[in-house]
Amino acid sequence: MKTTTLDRAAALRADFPILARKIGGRRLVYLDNGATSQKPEPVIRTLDDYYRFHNANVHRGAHTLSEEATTLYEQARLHIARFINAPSDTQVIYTSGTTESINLVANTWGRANLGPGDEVLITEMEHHSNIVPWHILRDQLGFTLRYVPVTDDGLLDEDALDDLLTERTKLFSFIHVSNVLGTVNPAAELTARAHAVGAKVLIDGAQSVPHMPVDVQALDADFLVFSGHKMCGPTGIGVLYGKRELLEAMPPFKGGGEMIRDVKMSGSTWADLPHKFEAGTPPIAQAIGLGAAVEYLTGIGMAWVHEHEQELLAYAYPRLGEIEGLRILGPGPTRRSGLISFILDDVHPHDLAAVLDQAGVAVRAGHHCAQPLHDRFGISASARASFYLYNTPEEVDILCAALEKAQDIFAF
Ligand code: 7TS
Repeated sequence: MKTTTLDRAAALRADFPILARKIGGRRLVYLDNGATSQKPEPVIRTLDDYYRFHNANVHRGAHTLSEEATTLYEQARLHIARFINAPSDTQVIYTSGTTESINLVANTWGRANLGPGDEVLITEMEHHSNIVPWHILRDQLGFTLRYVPVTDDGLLDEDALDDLLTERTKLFSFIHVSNVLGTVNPAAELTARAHAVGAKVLIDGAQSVPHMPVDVQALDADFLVFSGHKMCGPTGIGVLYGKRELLEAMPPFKGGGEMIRDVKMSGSTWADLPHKFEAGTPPIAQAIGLGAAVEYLTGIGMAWVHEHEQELLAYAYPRLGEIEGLRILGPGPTRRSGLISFILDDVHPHDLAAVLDQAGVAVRAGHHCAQPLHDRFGISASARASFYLYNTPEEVDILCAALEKAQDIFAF
């Protein structure tokens, strides 16, 4: 690996106070970034500052604190818009996360545009948050839900798309980077193919936006969704980006304060974007915290984050592959992002994760909210190591040593 990249990652670790923690007397090796990332000082400080000095409700009072809170809240939206190259910050809707963003699209755009005879296309590698909302809606509206198959190599079966994408397809909603296989799907190409049959496209960027440059205009995405907590930001905040004409045509998701223009006893009219979709007191501190996270990541450079994770992956992939009885799920290192799910012969992933925890190594075990994908591969669970900008090759070594030790423990 390039020493410049490594030196930088090692230096960045100092920004994350939790990385100094010991787990059972051992240094923490945090490899569960797919579930949530750790938070750097600038984000923690921003939250602390907000509550100490600026806390007030937004868009309401004429007093100083309310004006300050509103400015910070709206500045964060601008930073986020720039981060994904949105044409306007009014197309950045704050939600509680990826899950809520998808539910918002399903319940507003979906209810207005889907019915019997229509088809929604998703893939076999989706997170439950991009499956279950469509199950619920299909059962209510009577459209057909179809799935793009996944090949044995863990790639989308692009040949199957010719049959699956038709003039009946109203929406193609797909995961940009798989949270289990690590597969990076060719989002711009898939979007162009969907647009060619007149379908709209929703891209689940929960595992891409935190890890690589993502440009909504280059992708030509109709909707892009992601979560703040996986990209150095707080929990409880996420984003729905949408094309203006779609967001303007969509009815509101939730009704209440903030999202209205005018309320009479006879009915209500809606506020302009983005407020139409932000009913009630929003997650103010969390949005401001996400703005700080985006500034932090921008300062580092998303191209560097991506490069660093690719180098870690190139180091880890063959090393893990050398471990006897270990099977890596998904494609080879050139088509994936910095996460590796695996199964170890005869060892349940939960038992494995518990043994790794004793070595201070945090990985996730289970179906990672992707049960249909695990069914597709004939397994019920897997273990997953997922990297971020602060991980180092030494941590990969510690993971591998802990896996080898786990194998000894379970070899009876
Ligand atoms: N989509 C993908 C691709 C995800 O990885 C996740 C969370 C979600 C949607 C849902 O995000 P949320 O912030 O709304 O919960 N994935 C994981 C994971 O892989 N392990 O824990 C959470």
